Amino acid sequence: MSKTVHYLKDYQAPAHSVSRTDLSFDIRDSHTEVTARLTMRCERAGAPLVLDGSAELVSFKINGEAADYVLENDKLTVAAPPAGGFIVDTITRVRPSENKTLMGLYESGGNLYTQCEPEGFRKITFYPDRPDVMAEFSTTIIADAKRYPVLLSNGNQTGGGSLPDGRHWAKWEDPFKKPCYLFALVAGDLVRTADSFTTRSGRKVAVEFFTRKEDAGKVRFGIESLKHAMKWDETRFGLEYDLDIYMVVAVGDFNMGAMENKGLNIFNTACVLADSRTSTDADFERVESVIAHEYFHNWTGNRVTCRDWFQLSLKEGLTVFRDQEFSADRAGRAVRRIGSVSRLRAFQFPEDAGPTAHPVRPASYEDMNNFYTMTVYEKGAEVVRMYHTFLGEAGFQKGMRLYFERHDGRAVTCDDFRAAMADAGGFDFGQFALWYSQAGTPVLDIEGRRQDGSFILKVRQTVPPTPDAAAKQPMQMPLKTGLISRSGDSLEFEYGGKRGTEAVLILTQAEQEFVLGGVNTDAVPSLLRGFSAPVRANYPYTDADLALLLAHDPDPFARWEAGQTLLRRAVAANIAAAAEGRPLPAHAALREALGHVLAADIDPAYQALLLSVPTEAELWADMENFDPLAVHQAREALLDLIAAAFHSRFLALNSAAREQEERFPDPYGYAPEPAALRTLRNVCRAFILRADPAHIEQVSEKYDEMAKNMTHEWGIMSAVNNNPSPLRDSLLAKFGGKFAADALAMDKYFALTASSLRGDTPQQVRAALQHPQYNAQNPNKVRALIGTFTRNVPHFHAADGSGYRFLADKILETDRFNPSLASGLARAFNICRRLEPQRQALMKAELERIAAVENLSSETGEIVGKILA
Ligand code: B3K
Ligand code: ZN
Repeated sequence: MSKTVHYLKDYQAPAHSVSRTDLSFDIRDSHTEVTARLTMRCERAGAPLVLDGSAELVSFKINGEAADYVLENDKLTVAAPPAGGFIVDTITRVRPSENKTLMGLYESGGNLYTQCEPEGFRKITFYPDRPDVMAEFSTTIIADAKRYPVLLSNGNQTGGGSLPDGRHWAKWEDPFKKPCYLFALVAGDLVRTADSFTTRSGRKVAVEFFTRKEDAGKVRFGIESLKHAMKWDETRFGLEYDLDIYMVVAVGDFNMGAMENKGLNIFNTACVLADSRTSTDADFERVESVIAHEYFHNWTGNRVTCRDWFQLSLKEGLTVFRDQEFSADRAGRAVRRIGSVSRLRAFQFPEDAGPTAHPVRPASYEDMNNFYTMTVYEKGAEVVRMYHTFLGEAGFQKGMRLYFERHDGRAVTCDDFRAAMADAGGFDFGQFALWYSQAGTPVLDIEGRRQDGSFILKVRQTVPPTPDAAAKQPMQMPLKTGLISRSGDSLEFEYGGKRGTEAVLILTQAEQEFVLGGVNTDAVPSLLRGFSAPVRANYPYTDADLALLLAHDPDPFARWEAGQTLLRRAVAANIAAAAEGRPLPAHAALREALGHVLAADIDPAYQALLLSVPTEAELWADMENFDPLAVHQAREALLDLIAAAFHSRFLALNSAAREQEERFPDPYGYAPEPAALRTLRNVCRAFILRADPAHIEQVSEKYDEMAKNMTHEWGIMSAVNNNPSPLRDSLLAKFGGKFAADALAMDKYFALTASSLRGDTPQQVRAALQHPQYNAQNPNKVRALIGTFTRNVPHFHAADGSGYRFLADKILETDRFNPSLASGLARAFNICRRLEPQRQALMKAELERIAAVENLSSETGEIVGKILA
């Protein structure tokens, strides 16, 4: 396939607009016939009419007459369309049951669903498939009443009834203009669970969730989450829902988490269904945040949408920021913040330092599906958070109001958002534009010294080169800073004419000095508080400085980060000792610091974070030319040391937390407080089983008694998952038997199988491919088994290359029917260039084998090509 690259700089406003789109879907057993009437207008005289489409075209008319057109490379071109307004009528035929891409109209479990973002609508009909073409839609659906009793589309239902031959119909009309990527249709045999929400202006909105019959018992939490989100958006952002009905449909075969189609969200079952027997507390929290995320898109994404796909972060970065704030306001702000930062560092930083690095607003793409990335979403959210840090809550909200005032009902750019923030806040965000155009994680090298009653911070800023650009300019960013005295007190200081214990320093230059005045005692700086900018910050702290911050920093992020730095240093010391054949260090200072953490009276979920050793993916961030196994072993050795040093403390902490958990009225249901206790318990369990592998015998005997809900089961199974005993296999088999009928719980079974460090894991993974509950066409299953395996460091990075070969085989198999899923798997090879030469060569050979395949999809081809380039 020849590759086409799309460039931001080539943007041109559409030559033809669509004011109305009237669709009709006639659903038959073998195919669906789609009739589309587009009310169009010429916006640029003399321009040809170009429609995107890859469906089978049955008929095409302009103003009622057969029109001349050329159909080539999924584009239909009419050289001389009428000037002014005209009507386009097309009929297409699509085959949902043969569509395994899960884009466009597809079948899952006998029902029909759509996924259009970013360019799936063109698989349904011929259309200007770009987000800046916004129209009012109506959708008529006709289908067999028994097989498809439920017929849904966007907006409000305005008609429906029975037809001869056991068929029926429904008509939906969406009064809000929208781009076609927000179109949705669902037809099938689904159960409806209904509720309602009354908006602050007193309008009653119907809330309806649709699932398969067997899942109907798992929607309550999702419904409550939606109502919380609707209320929160009114109170915190002043935003109210605009239609009379809000529908959510759950589907088991889905490429990503969920989709914000106007009034008709479609969700991966994993992101909407939850009950405590089959879902962990983390699953509940994910459901709550994804439900909120899709709801928040109604304003940030749907009412105001993107001019073009380069602007994706306009809606995604902003909406992630909003869902993060929602979750933080619901419960556990500090723990949530650290969770987001960990994710960013484990997954976005490597992306930003690798072959697929791109700015928050990419300058080019081959396949847009590849740009739903950690950078666009998570770094994009950090960029929005920086506006918030500069302007404060009131200033930021003023900016949001101005943004909606200016742009409601339109398709706009990241610059429009930046201008609204600047104009409302009276703040110069000129230089801030670089966050949208420069890729790479900035590095801050900071030094501090005391001089004449001041504490002086010298900050050097560098943005590393990325494949798209070598030379970078310094960026504007907030550096939230405090000072801690040697006795652990927060010191007051003067900065910018104000006196206080914290200041936001504004970085703009490659090198800058900041004078914090009125400091007459020795101090340790507390830097990048709250992770105020998505950067890597270095400061020459001594281990004693870090221990001080870990004990006393009032900022929960900075406090945690001090501990993480100590842990990173300990792993690095283990790596160095192993490389030189020395005995591993005893880490006395670290052990002392962790002893204080274990004794501290703090939120158990926060305590659990303080006890977590950075993952391999985070540790690799500092490394080049590295052996992943050496890092893995050094990390494991540190975990062994901590487990042995505090064995009795972990036992005591676990039983104290159990007692507290059991005091809750509904001890094993999801609620933030018992969930925090369970998080800590599961950290303890992992250390306990590590220190005492024979403990698996007791675990196995008492499993049923201990496994009170899925969080417990998951924690126990994870803790025994590396155990060499056959008891681990019987526990896993028991788990698999118990949940055989529950698709989502079985994803956990496959993830456990693929994440075990035991030597027989590769064989167990191969055997799992034949498991009756495994399905190579279901993205959740593929990600649970294959995706998890790519994060299993010793097995994926096996020195003989077998892990790389296995993944390459699976990518090639998957690419034949679902390119999005395949290209997602291929990202595990992103790390290639940073590995030691032998593994690099093995990985490269597999990448070349993939690249050489004829008919490779453009999605997988783009990722593999960039890694090899
Ligand atoms: N907007 C969708 C993502 C679509 C991904 C298409 N490959 C979900 C979300 O971000 O809310
Ligand atoms: Zn989103």
